[in-house]
Amino acid sequence: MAKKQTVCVIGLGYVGLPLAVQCALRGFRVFGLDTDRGKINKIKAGAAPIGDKFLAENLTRAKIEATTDAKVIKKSEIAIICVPTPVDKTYYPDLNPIKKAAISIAKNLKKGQLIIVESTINPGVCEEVIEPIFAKAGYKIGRDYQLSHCPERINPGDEKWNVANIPRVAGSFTKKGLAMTIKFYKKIIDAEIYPMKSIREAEAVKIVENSFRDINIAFVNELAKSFDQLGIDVVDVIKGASTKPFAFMPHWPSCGVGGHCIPVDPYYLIERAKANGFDHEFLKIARKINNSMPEYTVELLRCYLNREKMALKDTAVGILGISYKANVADLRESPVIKIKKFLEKYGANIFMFDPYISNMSNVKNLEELLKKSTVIILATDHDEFKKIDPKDFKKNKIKIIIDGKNCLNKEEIKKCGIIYKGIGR
Ligand code: SAJ
Repeated sequence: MAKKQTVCVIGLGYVGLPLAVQCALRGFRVFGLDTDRGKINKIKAGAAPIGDKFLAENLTRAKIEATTDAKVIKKSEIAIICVPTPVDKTYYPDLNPIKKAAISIAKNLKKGQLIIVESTINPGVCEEVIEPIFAKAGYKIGRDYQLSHCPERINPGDEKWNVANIPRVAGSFTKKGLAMTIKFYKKIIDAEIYPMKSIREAEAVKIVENSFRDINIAFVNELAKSFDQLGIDVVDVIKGASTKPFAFMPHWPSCGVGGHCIPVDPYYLIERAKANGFDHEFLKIARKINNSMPEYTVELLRCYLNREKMALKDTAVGILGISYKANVADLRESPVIKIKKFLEKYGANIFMFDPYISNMSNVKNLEELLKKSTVIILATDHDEFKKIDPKDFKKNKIKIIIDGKNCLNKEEIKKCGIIYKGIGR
């Protein structure tokens, strides 16, 4: 029997843990390394620290040696960095988690190791931030180790696409490194592994993918604001445009763009390009538009209250949803955080309920929220909310509904005598 290759996955979050599981299922010996002891203990007990269909189905089937001890790196032929790459308050990329991971590998390097970065990084980070950490430790690419980038493409909550079937791109410093990387991913992923000509181009792919999404969402958000003035239902228009079988890709306006990727990744490119003398005006305007949507949502509510001779101050506002995305429990960059701040500024009485984030909810359940609220902002299109019978709004004497995800039945709600306003509809 050929000796099992050993993989060490560093960072066991929504990217690293499914990757570790998939490597184990495909016959690798897997060390899972994380600084969070609580997470390690949960994984050891076979309990997934995050809600994810792939993990629910596979975690207990996969043997992962979960640990906080970085010494396991030196036992691994392959070390994969899957740590977060957030932006700070000024939207500047925070590369500290990546640097810390690289330093712990440099301290525990195994000769000939293949090191792969899956975390989202901007073009140039491998050459200018990560490689120097190894050079400082006296290690040379090719001679002592290989360094590659294979950007993660995990889509939280997606029941169809997961670590086992999402195509990937990969880039490396050397031909040998690229060959080793492609060979590895072909063993664990049943999809195309597209070789990039350089590591810098591989870093650019993910940023471009997510910036593409951000600017398209900004386009429809700006349309929504314009069509609100023109009395045009932007959702109907986008559905109409979607009948064109080519050269159109629908995106949808909403109360804001949250998550760990879309509102973050464009800033990587904006900052990187600025440092190299180019100003991404278009990306910045798109970010500005998307960042304006939480306030726009609250302003819509304020305007519709004023029409009823009411004010936001002291009005009981029920916020349906806290998570940034439907049917997941994830607060990162959630628009609700800003919506809450704007409502507080106006002195509203705020009630919040999210079935996935009960610790942030200040009511026990949906019934209590509806009972206590005079007006509603729907901020997350959880399935549970889309099923609410408009009569329940009526029964609870809800006066106004701002549908921040355009997911409720506008006509049925209006038939109940409730004022309905969507984002652009
Ligand atoms: N959103 C809109 N309008 C849209 C689509 C999304 O307002 O038309 C909002 C969502 O409500 C959410 C935010 O944008 O607040 C992000 O939504 P998302 O569907 O893009 O979800 P994410 O953040 O999980 O993005 C992931 C990304 N995956 C990776 O980075 C590996 C992204 O590249 C995927 O395109 C996206 O999933 C996806 O397609 O669902």
